Order: sequence, then structure tokens, then C-alpha cells
Amino acid sequence: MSREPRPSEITPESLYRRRREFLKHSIGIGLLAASGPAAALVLPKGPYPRRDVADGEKLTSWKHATTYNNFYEFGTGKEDPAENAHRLKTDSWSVTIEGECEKPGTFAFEDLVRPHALEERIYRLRCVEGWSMVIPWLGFPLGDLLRRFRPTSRAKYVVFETLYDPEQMPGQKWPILKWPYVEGLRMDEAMHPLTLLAVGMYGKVLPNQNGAPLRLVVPWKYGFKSIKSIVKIRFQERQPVTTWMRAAPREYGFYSNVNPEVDHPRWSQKKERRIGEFFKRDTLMFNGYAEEVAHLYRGMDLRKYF
Ligand SMILES: Nc1nc2c(c(=O)[nH]1)N[C@H]1C(S)=C(S)[C@@H](COP(=O)(O)O)O[C@H]1N2
Ligand SMILES: [Mo]
Repeated sequence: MSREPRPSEITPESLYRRRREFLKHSIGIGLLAASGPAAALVLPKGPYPRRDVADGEKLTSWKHATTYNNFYEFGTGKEDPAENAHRLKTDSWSVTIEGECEKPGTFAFEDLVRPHALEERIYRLRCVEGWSMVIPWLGFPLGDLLRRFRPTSRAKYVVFETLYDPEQMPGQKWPILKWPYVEGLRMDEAMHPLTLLAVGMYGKVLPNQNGAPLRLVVPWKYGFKSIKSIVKIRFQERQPVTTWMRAAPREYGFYSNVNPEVDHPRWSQKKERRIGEFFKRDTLMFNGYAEEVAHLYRGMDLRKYF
């Protein structure tokens, strides 16, 4: 990062104090002067508190996880993001928080993240197309961030947007999707302790193709809910129309919970292939996180609310 964040960039005084507190204990995101004109973002040295929420399953290799991606802003091929994402400039990144909250504002990425202690969470992530992976993410619960902005009682949903800049994201020059990429969660889903904001993986800063500098990880939903390279977070009362709902409403619903019993209109969701493996395995209800999240959907018809 090229400059020291100004305290005034953090609107709420309490946040500033928390940040000072945090600096004293020197945990969270750090800055390191690099040799080039812009300093590189670095993470504090681990070990980070670690939580394996993937039942000890073998990790997907770094190589697979960084070269087989979906990130349509850089092309629709699985290898396109790894090839093209170097165009994305993540130094001097900022995120706007708006809508139904008491403390909206635009924050430098470092200021947004610094108050939070990072932890490592090993999650399964399953793509709606039928592949899956197991990744050690570095991040912190989204709910901890959202609470800082004091959502009002009208905040029923949280909406996220990816950067829109066709010069950096050449895929946006084509109308494959409506840009910018938009995703959303119901407030209780967003506040759930498994919902993670990730800034790194495998102990390192997120590679651009994996959604640097900040991405969502919602492990019980299909991968497309885990929006990458976030620049906007908005609290609102009505359910948003997300990018994939707009593109194909019969195929992609708002909830998109991993559910082997509800097929995609064009293929079954009963099985999945772990990247790097040959044989398919059974897909688990809520991607294996039913115990933690099934209560969020009690009484809902999951065929209707797919
Ligand atoms: N902005 C944005 N976020 C996105 C996507 C995308 O195309 N654009 N693809 C989604 C899909 S379909 C999946 S499966 C995951 C893939 O994450 P990975 O590349 O880290 O495997 O990112 C999701 N987040
Ligand atoms: Mo996906």
C-alpha cells in the first residue's frame, strides 16, 4: 500500500480507538515497505488460530486452487483468471459501506481489515458446475465487520459488488453477465459465524485470480455466492437480484444452498468431483454444514427457495 491511512478515513471514533488498540497488540493486516513504488500488502506472521471445518479432508493443492478458477471478469475459461488477473491493481483498494446502517462510509482496505484478528479456516467449497475444493482460507467472520457499521432494523439483506473496471477486468468488455457482479445474503446468513471474509489462503495474501484483496466465502452455498474483489457492501430491506439470478432465474435462485436433492435444471447435483481427484463423491446437504446452518431455513420449501 502506498500511503499511511488517515485516521479521518475511519468515520467512527470507536473504530479508530479499536485500531490503536489493535496496533498495540500488532495483530491483523500489516504493511511492509517494498522495493517498488507501491508497497505490497502482507499478512502478519502466523501461526493463525486454525479451525478445520472440512473434517480433516485433504487440502486441494495450491497449484489447482490458483489455476482452475471461475472469475468471469477475466474470462470464462477455467485457466483465464490465472492468466489475466495480474491486470488487477489491488494496492489503494477501498470499500464503500452504504444503505441501512448508522455508520456508512468509504474505507481504505487496510482500515477495514486491520481491527480483525485473522484466523485460518479450512472449508469445502462446491461450485454449482459440480467440482469442489478444500481450501485453508485466511480471514475473519463477516458478521464482525458488519456489526461495526451498525445496521438498522430495516437491514434485511446485505448486497456485495465486485469492482467494475473493464481496463483491469477485460472480461467486463463483453456482456456475458451484467456487470458489476452482484451477490447477496439474508442478514442472518451474513451474520452466521461460518460466513467468512477472506484476505488470504494457504497462509498467503489472496492471489488476484482467487478474489484479491477481499472476497466472501459462504461454505454451505454454491461457489458463485462467494463474490470476489469486493468494493461495495450495502444493507437493504428488499432481497436483491443477484448476477446469476438475473442471467438465468430458473437455474440460479437467491439462496443457492448446496443441496443434492434439488437438481440444476440441466444437471444433477448429487455428486461432485474434487479438483485433482478422478472419482466423484457424494454431495452433502448444505455442503456438509447442515448441523451449523439448517436452522436458518427451517420451515422453508427448499425446492421453491433454491
Ligand atoms: N466477481 C466474481 N466473483 C466470483 C465469480 C465470478 O465470476 N466473478 N465466480 C464465482 C464462482 S462460480 C465460483 S465457483 C467461485 C470460485 O472461486 P475460486 O476461483 O477461488 O475457485 O468464485 C465465485 N466468485
Ligand atoms: Mo461456480
